[in-house]
Amino acid sequence: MNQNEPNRFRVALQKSGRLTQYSLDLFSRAGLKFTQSKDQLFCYGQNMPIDILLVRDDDIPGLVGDGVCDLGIAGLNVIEEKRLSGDSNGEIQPFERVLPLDFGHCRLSIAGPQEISYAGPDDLAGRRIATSYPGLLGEFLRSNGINAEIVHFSGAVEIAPRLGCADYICDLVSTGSTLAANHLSEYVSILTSQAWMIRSAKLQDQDKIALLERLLLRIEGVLQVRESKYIMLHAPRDAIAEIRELLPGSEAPTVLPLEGHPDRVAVHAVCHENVFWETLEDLKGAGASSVLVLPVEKMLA
Ligand code: PRT
Ligand code: ZN
Repeated sequence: MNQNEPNRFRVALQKSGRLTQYSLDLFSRAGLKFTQSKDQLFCYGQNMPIDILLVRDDDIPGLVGDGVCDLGIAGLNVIEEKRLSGDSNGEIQPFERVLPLDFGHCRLSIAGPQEISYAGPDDLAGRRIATSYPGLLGEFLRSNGINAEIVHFSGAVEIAPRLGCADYICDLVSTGSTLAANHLSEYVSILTSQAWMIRSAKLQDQDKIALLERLLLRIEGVLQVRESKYIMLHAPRDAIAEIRELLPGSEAPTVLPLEGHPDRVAVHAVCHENVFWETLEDLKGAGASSVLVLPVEKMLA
């Protein structure tokens, strides 16, 4: 395997962390097969000219922006922080957001001691706020016209108030248990985040662009089938309109005649939303019988 072959498409993914398994699964469910290098930092695409570079998540927007990689996956928190730091240096970040991926959900929030009640952004004026996200916090403060001191912390932000380094913190929250363990309350969320796919704005090569389009179709298919179900049922011909209304998130269903039953039809539909027992009961109430709900394995729009 040659890591320097020209014209191979390069994807930057997190090496080891919360996004790693989801990101790698997405590519393997899209049908890509890889061989991992001895140092575990490089995955060579066996069945498509697509390789993966495994790096720290903070480096991903930069690698994609510089064109070292064509595509990457990072949290919106990291992407937006990078974009803002580029903006303040007068650089334009040459990467574009392509697709939200529905994993890595969290929020960037301002939090502080539980015994202090927070009434609004004005309460932050003149205070010290510890964070690893100075760009996003700075933007929030500016847009609310608040003057506060940003204390740069690179990790374990939640202990800053106890150390006397800051009054409040601004950090990522998902379940809230880290805040609770540190006797902190969440005051206000300043960004809702999830993992996003980003592409390099420097991507010009037509073959690579065609490959990206092919890859994205597959990945969109993988994301869609997560929730999708295939429904098959029998129904009275004159109840088709009502049945159609009851099928959650489905496009035009297929309606087929039923041999020997001129007044009944078979209806097949892909539903892009979860199908609950209540839906099945409603379908039955509308005259449906033999209702089958099947998982969808692959889908190409
Ligand atoms: O080594 P590398 O730099 O690649 O990894 P990292 O340690 O910077 O990142 P990692 O793996 O912790 O997170 C990667 C991405 O996952 C983040 O950039 C977010 O987009 C997303 N994510 C989702 C989270 C969380 N949830 C999360 N809860 N990232 C961090 N946390 C931390 C948070 O900082 C806090 O310390 O978890 C703690 C809070 O969690 P709760 O559940 O107690 O609220
Ligand atoms: Zn990181």
